Amino acid sequence: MTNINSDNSREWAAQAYALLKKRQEEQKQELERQEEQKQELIDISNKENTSGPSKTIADPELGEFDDNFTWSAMILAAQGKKINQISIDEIDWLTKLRRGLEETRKGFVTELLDKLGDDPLTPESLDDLETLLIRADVGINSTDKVISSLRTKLNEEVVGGEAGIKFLKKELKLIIDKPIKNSGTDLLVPQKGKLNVWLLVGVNGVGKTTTLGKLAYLSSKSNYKTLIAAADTFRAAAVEQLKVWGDRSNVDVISNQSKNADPAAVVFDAINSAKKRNVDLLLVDTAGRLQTKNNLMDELAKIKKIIDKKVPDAIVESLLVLDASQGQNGLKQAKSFAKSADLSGAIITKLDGTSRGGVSLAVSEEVNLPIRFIGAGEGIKDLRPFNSYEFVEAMLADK
Ligand SMILES: Nc1nc2c(ncn2[C@@H]2O[C@H](COP(=O)(O)OP(=O)(O)OP(=O)(O)O)[C@@H](O)[C@H]2O)c(=O)[nH]1
Ligand SMILES: [Mg+2]
Repeated sequence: MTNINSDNSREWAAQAYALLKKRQEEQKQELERQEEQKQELIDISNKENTSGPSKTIADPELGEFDDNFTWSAMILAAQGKKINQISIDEIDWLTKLRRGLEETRKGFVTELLDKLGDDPLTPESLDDLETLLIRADVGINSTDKVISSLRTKLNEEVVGGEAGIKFLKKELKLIIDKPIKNSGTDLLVPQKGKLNVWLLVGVNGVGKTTTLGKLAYLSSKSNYKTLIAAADTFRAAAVEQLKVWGDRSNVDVISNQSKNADPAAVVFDAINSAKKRNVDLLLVDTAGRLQTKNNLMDELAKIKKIIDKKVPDAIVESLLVLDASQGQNGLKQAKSFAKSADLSGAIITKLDGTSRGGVSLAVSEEVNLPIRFIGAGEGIKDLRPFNSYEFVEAMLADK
């Protein structure tokens, strides 16, 4: 990783900002030019270009040159990005992530730094840190782990405030990375040449359908042949909601309009379609269910069974969607679903709200679930593959 000292960092960020501003201007001009040309063509022949979809998804605009920009640029630089490789999309995303974790951070780093000042860590400051970590929903196990590593370090050497935070970041990252490493897959992407089936499961209202819509967009934009199965047959409006997302991302939705259709039957139909069309990724939306309702949990098992039977060589991912703002409740959900739904990963949503992002650590440590994606907003682009470095930096950013 590139190390940029803080004197240079503002200068570097300013250069990146100027470059992006220039690029944005050029792109705007190019778009206007294309729009004019298109209009001319349509005027000449109104048969022209009516077949292709002309839907455009709004690109984010470059905001102010502020702390958010500088921080985001630094995070990209630290991961080896060069100035000319930075995009407005990435800056926009990191800004959202940092803002989203503000609440988690506020009662945490700020308080910690206030308490520590520039003084070396003491056993008392470790007690304070312990309380802060628990309050931030990091979970008891993760907190114990981090505090005991810090205690060991403290017994060996003097640890200043800043070094303490650095060490803390490293420990938190280790916790989040462990299930990801254990899974053998750093980044979850569909495997080419096979049918990949991703089931989105979770309790009511956590953001399953929205996340599925964003995934459909990400997947089709990355040139994976994508299909959606509307297996939430419980809520009347669920199919319509899904079709809107399908339209936005140009992905077909397989559904069964009849009342009380069997979700497993929808998945059955969708698999047939997926095979015919050589689909890479089938995204399955499921109804929200309380982890305590056994019959609904059995329904998930039935869906899994159908998939295993019809496409035994499919790569199936059962992804638990968790609403970050629900804090410890999310951990409870993860534990119960893991028991009965054979989960392979988690997706954390609503990190843009008054979120309590610490729960990601609890889920990693206590349920051993790799976090695969995070969502921070209701827009189609507001979902990214999970990046533990960015996450921990945003959670513990000190400005
Ligand atoms: N702010 C914010 N809102 C979100 C995010 N993801 C989803 N939402 C909102 O949360 C609400 C519920 O989202 P859905 O996707 O319908 O949730 P669901 O889990 O499919 O709900 P059920 O199907 O009823 O169980 C909607 O208003 C979404 O717009 C997010 O990352 N940020
Ligand atoms: Mg839904």
